[in-house]
Amino acid sequence: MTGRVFPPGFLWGSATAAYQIEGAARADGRAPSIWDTYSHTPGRTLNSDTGDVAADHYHRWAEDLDHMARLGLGAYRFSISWPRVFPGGRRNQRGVDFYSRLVDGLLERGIRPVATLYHWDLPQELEDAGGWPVRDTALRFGEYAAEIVGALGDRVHTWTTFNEPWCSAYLGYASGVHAPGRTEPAAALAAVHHLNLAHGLAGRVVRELAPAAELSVTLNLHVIRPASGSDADADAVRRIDALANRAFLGPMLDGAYPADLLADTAKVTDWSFVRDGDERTAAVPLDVLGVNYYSTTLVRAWDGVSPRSDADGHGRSAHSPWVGAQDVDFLPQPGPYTAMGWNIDPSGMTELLLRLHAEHPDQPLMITENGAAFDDVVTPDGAVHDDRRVDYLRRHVDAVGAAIDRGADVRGYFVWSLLDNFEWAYGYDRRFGIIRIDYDTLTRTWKDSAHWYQRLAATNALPD
Ligand code: PNW
Repeated sequence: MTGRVFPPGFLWGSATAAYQIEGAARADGRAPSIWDTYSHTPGRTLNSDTGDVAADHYHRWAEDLDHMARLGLGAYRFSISWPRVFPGGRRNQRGVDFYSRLVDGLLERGIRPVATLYHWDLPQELEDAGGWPVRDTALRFGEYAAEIVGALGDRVHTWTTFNEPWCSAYLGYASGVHAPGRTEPAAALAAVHHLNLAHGLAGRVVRELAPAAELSVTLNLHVIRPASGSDADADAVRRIDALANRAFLGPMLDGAYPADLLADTAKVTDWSFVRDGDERTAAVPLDVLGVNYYSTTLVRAWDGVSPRSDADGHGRSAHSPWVGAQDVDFLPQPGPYTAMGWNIDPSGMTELLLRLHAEHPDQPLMITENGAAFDDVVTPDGAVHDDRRVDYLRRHVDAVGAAIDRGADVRGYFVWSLLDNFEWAYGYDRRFGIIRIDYDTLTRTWKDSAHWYQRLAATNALPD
């Protein structure tokens, strides 16, 4: 796998998200988001960690851009905090100025800005008005998008509407392990729809206000495998594929929900929140489809008798994110595992990219997240040896190359993450960065993986 060369112009980037790195939660007119509320609610996050300070990127952004320039990155994927730039539905100029400086700083360093409009930080006032289960939230998202796309426009190379709407809908409103922590299955499906609708509305805004920019969305598509070759297990795969993947790919790429999804969930909701024209609105053509890949999923049909595994890796909630699929069981998988407990299987990366290529041959693809949390070893001299992360990245980058060899049109790869950061419900306990954050001093230290990634970006080939 060493020595593999990537196509000329292949983009090497890194990714972060606003609430996970910025801190400065009350600075310069920022209003609370659902993640402020959730992380400040006792018992919701590990060690009661919050994003109040995080990596303090809001104040250290210039230093972080210098790290990216030294890494030789071609692109940086970050997210814009809605409650920072549009609190209460009004433009907050100081918040807009922060992202304007960030974008200019990237351009000065020759790094393409890839901006995500929504990486999970819904303004709390909109959750108080019902959140993603209500249609009005999608309309408010369109207004916010118009404001910030109007302000930054074509300086942003790629506008991404949403990061992982799967997480927002099912972890936020069904299992409750993410903000706002609700456990209402029907509401989760309404959230799915309003996220799809909001994607289409914002996509149209991008087309109109930033015609030279590229448009994308990032999905955490699941690679789902059956426990056996039985018809029942194949049907379990089909059902989870509908909830996890086709609930978004259907409207966004094909302009319609899959019929089996509506039938499978008929006992949960009648989908009457879908209005005429919504599915077509969601299907705004994408310049690039962003794919986040970490792990695989193993399912079987549950016989109703044997003990369940429920090893779906989505936390300790008593509530399943898999709305209406009580008769599907999630099985533990062979290791090795990352510190998240997620199994490591690079073959899933190749499989996923080839599936997307087969189903949508003309759709350019981008890996917008891939990476791993491990307990890094810090030596007395301050070096951070993260061999397991280097190995994880090497094998997954190689798996991307294997998909390209077999025809997939993959344009780039973004490592998650540039910095250690607030890993949602797991707080600061799980570290995904290629740069270590000392949370006492907020100093940044390159891990071995950062040096390795620097060579990859410089040579456009897998280092030995
Ligand atoms: C993604 N799951 O989150 C996010 O886009 C990042 O913000 C996050 O830090 C990263 O992956 C690592 O977790 C996910 O439970 C969170 O399946 C949870 C799941 C998937 C992705």
